[in-house]
Amino acid sequence: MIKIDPSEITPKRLYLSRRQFIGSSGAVVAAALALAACKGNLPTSEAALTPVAGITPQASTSTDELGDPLTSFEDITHYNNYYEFSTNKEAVAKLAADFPTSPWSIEVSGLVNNPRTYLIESLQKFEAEERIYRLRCVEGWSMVIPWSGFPLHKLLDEVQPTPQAKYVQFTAINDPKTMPLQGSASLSWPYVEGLRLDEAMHDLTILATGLYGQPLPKQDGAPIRLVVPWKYGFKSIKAIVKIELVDYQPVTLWMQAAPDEYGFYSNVNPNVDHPRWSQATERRIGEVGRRNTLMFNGYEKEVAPLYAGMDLNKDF
Ligand SMILES: Nc1nc2c(c(=O)[nH]1)N[C@H]1C(S)=C(S)[C@@H](COP(=O)(O)O)O[C@H]1N2
Ligand SMILES: [Mo]
Repeated sequence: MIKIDPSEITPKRLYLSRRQFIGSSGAVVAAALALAACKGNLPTSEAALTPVAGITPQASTSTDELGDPLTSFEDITHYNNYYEFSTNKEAVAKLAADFPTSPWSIEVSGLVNNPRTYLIESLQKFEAEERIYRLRCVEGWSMVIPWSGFPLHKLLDEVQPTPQAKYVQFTAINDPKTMPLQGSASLSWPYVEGLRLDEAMHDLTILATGLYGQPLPKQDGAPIRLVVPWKYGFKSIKAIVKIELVDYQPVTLWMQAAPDEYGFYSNVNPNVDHPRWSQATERRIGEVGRRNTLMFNGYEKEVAPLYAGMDLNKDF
């Protein structure tokens, strides 16, 4: 496993437990903001932190490590890809509002010494960390999101993959009664994703349970989703119910739907175009114009060693 110095990724990190997040009373929030103001730490753009319906978004910093501003809480929670609910990004928040996320458990099984089923509450023992990551959708737009969560390797260390385990397969919930588009025949539900074991063990790979200091909104994948910041957004599967260690390369929902367009690896790569559009540039939500897409979404230093010797044009 490659160990990353956290300061390389997130300029200033806060280690907040879920209890601290949930326990934040208005007074504490106000005090924290006042403190931030004293330090000249308030977000540069007011719009970046507009409260939504009584929710006060909180993050330890207003930019990512490259100096680019966080995407607003409003945009992160109202411009979503979540095909179980809708293909209309602006419609997802409302359609997901009544999606039941409790009780929830995750089965971790397959080629492991200690298979376990975790109640979502029991994952609080893996202390939540803030991770500010760029999210680059394969469609050519991007955001900067302050997640909270924990590295997947902590969970995998607990279940202990056997030497035969080579890949990790993730399965999202199958709930056609509350997820309107799961009834449609065009995609093979449930949503399935996969990583090679070393990618899954990389310290940048997290299971997210919150964003902007709030429990994860339903439209963003509550109660728990994967975040793999150097890969196109579709790899970051939402609403996970099963994590299996396997000895084969998983067949993902998007590989089944369009194998020529969505490869297993799907690392962000400005030099490998999608068959139907260029991947050289992207639209950062909240900005005018386009910016250049970065190799591995700007995480090249951290993750390039995972792909040494691979032909990234072929093994996309
Ligand atoms: N279960 C599930 N997970 C999913 C998706 C989905 O449709 N269903 N869409 C993916 C895509 S294409 C992207 S870009 C990101 C979007 O995450 P966000 O809406 O929180 O920004 O979620 C990914 N995870
Ligand atoms: Mo996406």
